[in-house]
Amino acid sequence: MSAPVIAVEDSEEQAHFDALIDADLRIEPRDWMPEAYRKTLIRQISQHAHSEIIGMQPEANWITRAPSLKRKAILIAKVQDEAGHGLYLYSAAQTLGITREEMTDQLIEGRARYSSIFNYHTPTWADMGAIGWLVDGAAICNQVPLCRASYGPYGRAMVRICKEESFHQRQGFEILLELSNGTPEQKQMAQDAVNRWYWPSLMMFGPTDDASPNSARSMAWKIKRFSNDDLRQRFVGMCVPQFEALGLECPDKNLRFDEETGQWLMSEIDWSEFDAVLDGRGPANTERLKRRREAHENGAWVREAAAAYAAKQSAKDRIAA
Ligand code: FAQ
Repeated sequence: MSAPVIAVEDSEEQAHFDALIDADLRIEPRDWMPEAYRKTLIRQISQHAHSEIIGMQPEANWITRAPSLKRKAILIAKVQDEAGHGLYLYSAAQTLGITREEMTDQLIEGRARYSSIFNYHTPTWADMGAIGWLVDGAAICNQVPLCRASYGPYGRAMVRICKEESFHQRQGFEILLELSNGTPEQKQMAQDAVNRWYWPSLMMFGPTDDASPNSARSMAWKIKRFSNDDLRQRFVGMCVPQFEALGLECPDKNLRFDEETGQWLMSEIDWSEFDAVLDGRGPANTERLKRRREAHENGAWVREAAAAYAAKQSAKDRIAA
């Protein structure tokens, strides 16, 4: 006889949850939420956190080789920011009932996704410019709407992250601008890096809307506010005048604005490349995970020391109490 009572409670809880979403109010950790909503958030937020952490690697590769002290200091600050973003996001995910250890295990055991974009190499200094301009630019386009995500801790983490991403994007733009106004070789290096990163940055927005299984539900729950294709369109529109300001060419020679539909018409994205990267067969997938595993193993003593210190402190507190 108890089943119908639970069902009534659940439906009341569901109605309350739906009302909060309809009114554009926030869901907080203490609130009841449908299990599927919780799981979707854990999936997206943990993938996002992993992306920030793995995303430190392509740029960290250039810290020791930055062309000046100023550039080195900026790059160190940026890579540290990405670590901070990962930590805010892991903390937001933890409010949903998953532990940091579980998420870390999922990543280092290869069971979790992280953004496709971080599986590409950074062979020249200009790649630092292209990552800042295009990758952080795409991240901002995707993440500004996430500041209004219906789940409170995620939306609030995104506000701070977006502020930092905009500094990242500007420093990337400025690296490219300097190279583009430099020697012909420097300008070519900038163009080559942009050619390498342009298409992968468009893939960051995820599959096309008709191939995106999660979008409809995430949008109904107001986690995502815009579809993958809409955000990709917005990003391309942002890049066009910036290509001009940089004096660089867009690698998509077919790109044009269609006045009738108000859409950017672009060449077909090579989705087989995206699928391969998601399947672990991108240029740098293996080394990214290997490096992450090594870092985790090398950090074991820090975690052990922190746990021992915490145990000592709580023993002291117990004695004092
Ligand atoms: N890479 O149904 P959808 C950054 C997966 S942070 C890998 O459309 P959804 C800062 C997707 O997970 C960059 N996997 O999925 C930085 C799903 O798989 P699943 C990270 C991808 O969630 C800069 C499947 O495909 N940003 O750049 C990708 O509705 C510089 C079907 O896709 C975020 O995570 C991809 N590109 O939409 C750091 C933002 N795209 O889980 C360092 C938050 C899709 O069903 C240096 N996340 N997949 O097995 C989001 O906005 C969304 O999760 C999307 C995907 C838009 C990424």
